[in-house]
Order: sequence, then structure tokens, then C-alpha cells
Amino acid sequence: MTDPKTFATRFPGDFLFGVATAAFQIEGATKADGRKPSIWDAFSNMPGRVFNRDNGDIACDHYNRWEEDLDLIKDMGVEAYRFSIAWPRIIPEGTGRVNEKGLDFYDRLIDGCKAREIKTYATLYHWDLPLSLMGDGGWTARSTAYAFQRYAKVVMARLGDRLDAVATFNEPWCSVWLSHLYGVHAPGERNMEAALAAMHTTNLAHGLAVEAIRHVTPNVPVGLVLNAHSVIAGSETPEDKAAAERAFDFHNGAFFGPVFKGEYPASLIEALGDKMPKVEEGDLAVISQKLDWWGLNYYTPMRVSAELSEDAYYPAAKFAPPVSPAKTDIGWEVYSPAMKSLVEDLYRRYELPVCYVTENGAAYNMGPSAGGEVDDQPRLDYYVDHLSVVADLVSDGYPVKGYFAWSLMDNFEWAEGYRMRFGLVYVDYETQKRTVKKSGKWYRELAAQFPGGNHKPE
Ligand code: IFM
Repeated sequence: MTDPKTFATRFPGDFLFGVATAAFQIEGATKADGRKPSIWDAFSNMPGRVFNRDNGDIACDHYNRWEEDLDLIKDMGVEAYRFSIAWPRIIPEGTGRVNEKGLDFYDRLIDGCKAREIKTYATLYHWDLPLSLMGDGGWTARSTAYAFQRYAKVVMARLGDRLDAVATFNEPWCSVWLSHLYGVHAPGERNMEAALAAMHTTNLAHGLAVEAIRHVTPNVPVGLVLNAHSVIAGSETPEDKAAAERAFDFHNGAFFGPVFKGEYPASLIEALGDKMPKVEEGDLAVISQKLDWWGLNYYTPMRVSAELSEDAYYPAAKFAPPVSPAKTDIGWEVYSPAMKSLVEDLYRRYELPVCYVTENGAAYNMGPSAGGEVDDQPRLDYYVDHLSVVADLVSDGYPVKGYFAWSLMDNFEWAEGYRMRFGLVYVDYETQKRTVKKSGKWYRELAAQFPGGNHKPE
């Protein structure tokens, strides 16, 4: 086994190690203290959308067990906790009435982190749009961007003084393409025009929120978390290479372009411009305000080849077979070199600020043995493999400042329900017992090497 103490020497002393979660995936208590439904409550209660018709009603019961969970984080020795704030707890109908009890919960959580000397990295939107906003069209409606700006303002005014960093959105690729084009995530739409509208509203909402955050809490570093895709051509043919470039524009450029360059990719505009919503004057300037940091969520590469059929629609790219035989239980190829080339490519293409790896991890579903131990060696290997890439990036001079493992504990894995387990900590959903897995113990030893972490030097 890779010795965590030796491994730690590959990172600078001020490198930040953390763990990440998201509200809907762990909190449960979906009806408590004035929370109203989100699009994920509705989606998961619809037959055929989520495996086993699992929902977020109880999840990890973190809403009630947050103190125990913060103790777990403290015990893991990490310096920071990345969590998300649930919009439907704060402004239950999306617009209008502010729910103080919802804010109180995050007040307690953040104070709990501070009391344990754990840094707070909050995300404002991790996919739980208040269901009421669907009445106006959800993310396809421009008005949702302004509702989000107000929500950002409310959150920052109450909680911002104790946040170490804030992200506007988590993985717009998922809440836009996966949710409005591929129909896999809520609200389950499959329509290019709707998806393009969601894309622009989301980008605009990000920019408007940055404005609001800077106005209310100018000292809180603000960023955006993107699941950038490492798009790799399935072969060296010019057709496959061109397909990979189009796929890059579609999957990455739709977000990186407006945010970091103030423009949508030319190939996207050329192919889909007639289906795009109106981009109003000034929108791109709002969207492209300079950020303090950005977050990379990386799991697996995206291999593509050209879709040559006559009626193929943009980006006319289909998935190509994996190269590495190793797969996680969710079926994702394990291939860490793609993480390195992705970061290099992104810094070549865009002017990016400092980066945190805000998510990385693997689904392996093994549970406790008779003795109660969870031996998840493949997850541990995945972490070593990918953290090794992060260490190489840092020594090559890329400004990667920290790493958050996804996830602290097993949780509601969206359309996969509870069957896919990404945690460093095993959750028994019957009893809500938490058991630190072998990978969690290893991560704890790694994090403990960092004097900047919550383990103070003797
Ligand atoms: O569980 C998700 C998380 O909510 C967002 N990033 C990817 C993870 C694994 O699928």
C-alpha cells in the first residue's frame, strides 16, 4: 500500500485537503422547517426516473446528524469541508418569502465547522431548484437567473461572513445538458432549444450571482465548479479529431467560453445559433467577470469518434470505447492521465485563475465484512492514482491549491439512487451507522500530514 506519509511529501505544506458533499444527496428532512420541494423531489418520486425509485426524503439524515458528521470530518483531519446550500430551504418557492429556519440550519452547520477549525467551501447551487420555479420554465426562463441572484444575496448576507470560499454552481454541464438534453437528471427534458435556454440562463445566473456576492461580501473568494470533460479522439483520423474538437466546444466551451473568454464557441453558434435564446447586450460581460478560483470535478475521460450519419446533429460525436480495462462500479473508465492532459489543455485555452480539484473519487459498492471493516482497496488505488496526477500538476507549476475527495460518505447518487457508493465512509441506510472505509483511513493519514489542516502541530 502507498504509504500516506511518504506520499504527502509530494504536496506543498499549504496544500488544502478536504471532503465534499451536496445538500440533496445527504440532508434528508425534505419537509422539515419550511423546506419546499425541489425539482429532484418531484423527479425522484416519478416512476422510472431514479433507480429503485429512491428519493432524498431521508438520505444520510445529515439534517439531524450534522454534528456527528462534522465530528467525522474533524476526525478525518482534513482542512476544509465543501457542502452545498439548498435553495428550497432558504427561499422555498424560489422567489418571495425567505425562510429563516432554513438559514438557521446552515448557520449551525457553519458555526459547527468553525468551532472545529474546518474551513467552509459552500456551493450555492447543486441541482435542487425550487420546484415552484418550474411554473415559469425553470432554468429555461431568464427570470430564474434573477431569482438566483437574489437567493445568492440572501445567503451571503446571512452566512457569508463565515465562508472561506463560495461557488455559484456545481457542474452546469449536468444541470444543463444532462437535465435538459439527455433527460437523465431533473427535470428530465430532452430538447435542444430548452437545453440552450438553460445553458444561457445558467451562465447568466452565475454572472449575476458573482456580482451579488462581490457586493455583499467582497472578501469571500468566489468561483465556479465545472466538470470539465477530458475529450479524447477515439483515433488519429482527421474525422475523429474534428469530432473531438466539436465535442470539446459543446461539452466544455459552452461554459468555459462565456465565463473565461466572454464568448460562446464559434462552432456552437454556427450549428445551433438559430435555436439559441436571445443573448442580451451586456450578458456576456456579466458572465465573464474575473473569478478568484475555479473548481475542477474529474472522474473519467470522454472518448469520442465522429458520428458520420447524414442526420447526425451537432456536435456529431459518438462515444468511443475505453482504452483502459479498469472501470469503477458505475461503469466509468479509470484513466488518470486524462486528468493531467485536461488541466494542461484548459490552461492553454483559457486564462484561468487558481484551481481546486473540488471533486474526484470513485464508486465501488463493497460493504462491511463480518468483522465490520470495509476493504475498498480499488477506491484507495483510484485516489493514489489521481492524487499522484495532482502532485505532478503542482510540481509542473499549475496553480492547483487543494483537493476535495468525493465524497465524505455514501449518499444519494442521483438517477442511480443509493446503489452507487462514492463515500470514504460507509453509510448503512437502515441504521444510519457510519463506518470509515479503508480508503477513508488512508485519506485521514494523508491529511494529517498537513500542518495547515485541523491537526495542529504538537
Ligand atoms: O454525486 C455526484 C455529484 O453530485 C456531482 N459530481 C459527480 C458525483 C458523482 O456522480
